[in-house]
Amino acid sequence: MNISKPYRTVILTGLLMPMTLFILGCYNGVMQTIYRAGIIHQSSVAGINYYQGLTMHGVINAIVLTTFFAVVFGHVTVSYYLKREPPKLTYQISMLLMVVGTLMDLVAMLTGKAQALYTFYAPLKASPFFYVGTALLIVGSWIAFFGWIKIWYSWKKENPGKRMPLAILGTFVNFSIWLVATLPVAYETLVILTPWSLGWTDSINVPLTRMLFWMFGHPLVYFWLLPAYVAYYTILPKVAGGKLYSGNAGRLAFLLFLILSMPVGVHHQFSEPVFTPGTKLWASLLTYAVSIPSFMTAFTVAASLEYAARKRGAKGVFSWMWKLPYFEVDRYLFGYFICGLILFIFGGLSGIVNASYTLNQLVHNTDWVPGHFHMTVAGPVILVILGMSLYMYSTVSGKALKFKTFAVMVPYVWMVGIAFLSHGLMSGGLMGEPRRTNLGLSYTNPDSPLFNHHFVPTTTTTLVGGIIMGIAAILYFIVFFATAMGKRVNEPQLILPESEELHEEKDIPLLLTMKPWLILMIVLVMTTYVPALISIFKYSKAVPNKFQP
Ligand code: HAS
Ligand code: CU
Repeated sequence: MNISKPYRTVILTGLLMPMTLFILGCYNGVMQTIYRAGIIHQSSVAGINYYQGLTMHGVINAIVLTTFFAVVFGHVTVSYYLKREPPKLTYQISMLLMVVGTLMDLVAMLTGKAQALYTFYAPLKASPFFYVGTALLIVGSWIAFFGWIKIWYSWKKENPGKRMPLAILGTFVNFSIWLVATLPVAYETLVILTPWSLGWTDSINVPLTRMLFWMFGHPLVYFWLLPAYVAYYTILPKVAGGKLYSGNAGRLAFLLFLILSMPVGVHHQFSEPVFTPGTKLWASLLTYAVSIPSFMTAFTVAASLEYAARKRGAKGVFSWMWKLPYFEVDRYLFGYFICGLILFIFGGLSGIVNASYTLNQLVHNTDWVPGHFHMTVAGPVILVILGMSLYMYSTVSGKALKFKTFAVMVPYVWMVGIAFLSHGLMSGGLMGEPRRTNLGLSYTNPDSPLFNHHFVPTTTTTLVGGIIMGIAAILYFIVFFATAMGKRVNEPQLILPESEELHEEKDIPLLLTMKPWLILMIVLVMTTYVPALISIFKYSKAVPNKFQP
């Protein structure tokens, strides 16, 4: 499909800007592994201190890059399937707010005024600039969604009786979750944290800010994941040379995410003294439930891959796995997708360990947790972002992909890096290695309670992983920026690989509407958060806090 110039500019800006910042995000990630392995025994390098760097790493990689990608991939997906562009005003204002918000965050972080980490709940305090910037980034992403809703209704009018394409359902489910999930964090940042940071209020209810953050913070992880799932269901089967095994399974998976993503945030707070054991147990059970759509995805995607491999001539129960286009330059996206999936097997299983109310006591606040989330958010999420950013940049700009061999190598190198990194983090975590701690400082003081010689092999393994990931990132940046700086050789196009479905799906009315699921979502949210809020007001209150960054 042809694309107008303003729309093209917005899409390319939405890819270029966060990818440029991602350089800083990756640098600070590698620095983490260097500090923690004791290679550096100081609290700052190049004017960026440990917590400032860790905040940049989390905010840029997990909030800025992911949100921009969800919006840009949403633009391309929605426009491709509905064959029209959203209203110009919506996509332009959306991108403007996102860019301005991100720049505000960046200034706050670079000047050391935001060292509150990507979770930014009290008692850590950041500059109001940071809170307002984050709020603008979020509001910008909402406006993009409003534009898609508008063109969805016009498409529906012209196509009565046609079902919503699976990719649109996935995108709309994701942004509906996002819209609901960002309300508590908007309240937290704008009504509680900003006035507190400006000095207008001098006391703060810490457990309340933590609860509001996690009410957003858990659905946030699915907001990262669902664009990758949209790609796994609707793009990967085609790239692999096959078809999607079951579209209805995909629909059900997305709708289950709609009801179950929101009410489980308390699983980040199993150690929070304020909540009752009943609330925690309920959150634990619902968390197991939200794993089901991912298990379904594992089976549907694996069946689609098996079908593709058999079409390519594979025989045998397991040997079909070798018949997939792992290293084909023209299908470079495949490597990004499959490496993400392989990592996610382990990322998902470690999540299920976390979800256990009892096992969580062993792993909470240790390096096990970053071990888990580097196999999820830095696994399928970032790899799909990297692959699809190359694809979208080159097609929408009309420029040819450069350094194709590097483009094929990147996901495999990255996957090996994560394997080392997460193994080091998780094995250290099981021995009590604390997360978010500059362990390097303890090396100069072996009497430090943080020093433990068992951490030497684990932090070294993590370092090896960090360096391998750093190499993958450099290779990627070479490909991305060389492509972006190249000459236009094709007509700019808005296009996606589109998978057919293997079976003619029967229409199941419940899978064709979001409304009953939205109601169920609200009911489930109340079952967790009404008791949680009652506990907050019963057992905690606002207290003075003088902590300054
Ligand atoms: Fe998590 C903490 C539980 C999924 C991200 N998680 C975090 C944090 C982050 C994060 C960032 O219950 C740390 C927050 C912080 O800073 O404190 N998580 C889960 C559970 C799941 C889960 C049960 N997490 C994710 C995803 C994330 C993410 C997805 C990002 C995108 N997580 C927790 C809990 C905590 C937590 C506790 C709190 C810990 C604490 O104490 O602080 C589930 O959704 C996972 C389900 C996934 C699966 C895997 C399915 C496998 C697939 C691959 C199939 C492979 C194929 C390839 C087909 C069941 C789909 C075949 C191969 C061939 C070769 C053919
Ligand atoms: Cu969670």
